[in-house]
Formats: sequence, C-alpha cells, structure tokens
Amino acid sequence: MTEGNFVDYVKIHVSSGNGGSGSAHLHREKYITKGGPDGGDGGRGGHVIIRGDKNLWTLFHLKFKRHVRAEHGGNGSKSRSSGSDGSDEYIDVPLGTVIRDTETQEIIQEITEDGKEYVVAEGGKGGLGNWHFKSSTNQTPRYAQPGIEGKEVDVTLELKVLADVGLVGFPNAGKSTLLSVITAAKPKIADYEFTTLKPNLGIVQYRDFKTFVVADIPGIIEGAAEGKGLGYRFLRHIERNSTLLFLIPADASNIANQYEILVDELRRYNPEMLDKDRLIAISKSDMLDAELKAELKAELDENLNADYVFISSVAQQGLTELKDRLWEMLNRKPD
Ligand SMILES: Nc1nc2c(ncn2[C@@H]2O[C@H](COP(=O)(O)OP(=O)(O)OP(=O)(O)O)[C@@H](O)[C@H]2O)c(=O)[nH]1
Ligand SMILES: [Mg+2]
Repeated sequence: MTEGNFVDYVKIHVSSGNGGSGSAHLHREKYITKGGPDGGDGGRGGHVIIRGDKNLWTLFHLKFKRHVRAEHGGNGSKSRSSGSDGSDEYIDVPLGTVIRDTETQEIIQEITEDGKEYVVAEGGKGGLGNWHFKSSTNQTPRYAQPGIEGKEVDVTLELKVLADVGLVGFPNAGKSTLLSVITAAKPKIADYEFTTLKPNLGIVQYRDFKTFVVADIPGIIEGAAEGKGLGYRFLRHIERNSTLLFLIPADASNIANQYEILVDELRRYNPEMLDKDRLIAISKSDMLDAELKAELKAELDENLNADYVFISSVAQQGLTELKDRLWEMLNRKPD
C-alpha cells in the first residue's frame, strides 16, 4: 500500500438495463391463413447491485469507476420465446460502506455484512408479448407491451468503519513508522511534521492468523478541534474505531501533558471519542537506556492516568506486546 491508499469516498453513476419489448408476432404456417399471436415476452433489464465483501478494506478499486451500466433485456420473439434477461452488474464494497443518493445526500443503505446485496437500480421489466392479450373479442392482437426503462441513479459510497485501531498523536510521533513495521503498508516517513497528509490503512497479521486493521491519520495538534493543522479533517476516520492507540515519543518534554492535550482535542471534537478504549504507546523508546526508562516509568506510573507500553519501531521492541494488548482490547467482551 502506498500513501493515500485510503480512498473512502466515491461517486458513481449507475444505470440499470431497460426491459426488452414484448413481441407482436403472428404465427404463420403453410395452409394456415390466420395464425394466432405468438409473440414472446421481453427479458428483464439487468440490475445494478451493491454487494458487501469482507476481503475489501477500501473503495480504491472504484476510484476510477464513474459509470456502472447493466445490460438491457432482450426482446421477445416468435413462438412465444422470451428475450433473455440482461445480466446484473455488481459493485463490491467493503463492510461499513454507506450508500447515499448523491443528489439528496440521503442514506439509502449501509452494507455491513459479507455477501449482503442491495439493488441500487432495478432493471426495467420486460414487456408482455401479444399472445397474453388474446381474448374472445380480439383473437389476433397486433400489439405487445414495450419494456420498462431502466433507472439512473447517482450514488455516493462512503466508507465509515475504517479500522479497528486508530493512531492518535502529534506530528512526528512515529505513527507512520509504526504502521510500516506492524503491517505491509508503506506510508511516507520523514523527520518533519505533517509528513502524512492523507490517512493510510494497514492490516496487522500475526499469531495464528489474527488480523486487525490500523488507521494512520495525520498528526493532531493543539487546536485541531477548531480546525488547526490537518488532523481535524481526518478525525472522522477514527470516529468509529473501537480502540485508540495514542503515540507519544519517549523524548517528549511532558508525556502526561501531551496525552491530556490529545484527549482534550478529541473530547472537543466529539465527546463520544472518549468512550473508546485507549492505550498509550511511548514511541521511540530505543532512545532510552535502562536507567532513563526506569525513571520515566516511575514518573508515568505516578502522573499518567492510563495504560501504557514502551515501544520502538526502529529497534522492533515491545511490538508483540503492543499487538497482544490491542488484540485483547479489541476482543474484550463488553461488560
Ligand atoms: N529513534 C526512533 N525514531 C523513530 C522511531 N519511529 C519513528 N522514528 C522517527 O520519527 C520521525 C517521524 O516518524 P513518522 O513515522 O513519519 O511520524 P508520524 O507520526 O507519522 O508524523 P506525521 O505524519 O508528520 O504526523 C522519523 O524520522 C522516524 O524515522 C523509533 O522507534 N525510534
Ligand atoms: Mg505520518
């Protein structure tokens, strides 16, 4: 995965197929002067169907898909033969995708289950062939129904459930570096602030195929809730994560204070953010020797009002413990 793999919003124009028209064919055979009506029915137009797929994590595969069109139904023909149904078109989306009507912005549906199908544009019904209209007063109807036209809809797909764990930290805290060592994602990493401009997703895979998804978002600064920096725009990406992992570098001048600032920004953005489980990772702890670490530990136990672990992405320390802790938090039974 590369920087900005995290496409979470696409607009698509969908159109279902027209129904085929019924046939007005009259049966003809040698020596029979007046054949009866034998025109078949038109086939149904193809539907456009949105389907949940648990193996998808982003809407990236739809980024360049502007139109999705399903096939028209075939026309009916002689000998009561029906036209074929137009084939349906599927748009596969990750679980947690919200479908909106682009024009009204109204939510039409939310896809939360694997394999769940939602017909966004129903194919037009095929018209009936003329033989349906035969009656005692009209033995040879010369008309048949036209097919019904397909539908056109503009839909906006938005991915809401983005990850299990959201990374929260000031710029340069080492969030992207952590993502790059615990997942296969390849976010941009650099020794300056605001390296990450767009969120990135990574999938952690470890121990007996346990997996969970981590979202790396741009750094948050004091005042983010009022729109300072970039973080604010992206806070909504972690709004529905169940767990937040705060990253604070070991060399921060006041870790407890940085934590309070971050928590305060989240609270000001949306108080419900504080209902989530939280864990603090003291990042870059390779910079601490044993003595410094012991000192810091004593200080944190006294001042920091939350669970924490020491980690180093560069020296690969504390990462298994971190993953275990996150896994445990994600799978904890609700009280
Ligand atoms: N010593 C040490 N340096 C680290 C570690 N993790 C990250 N860094 C360095 O910290 C700097 C910032 O890392 P990033 O991962 O880009 O930080 P970020 O939190 O994603 O920053 P923004 O995207 O700007 O918010 C880089 O120079 C990294 O090499 C670590 O475990 N140890
Ligand atoms: Mg970054």
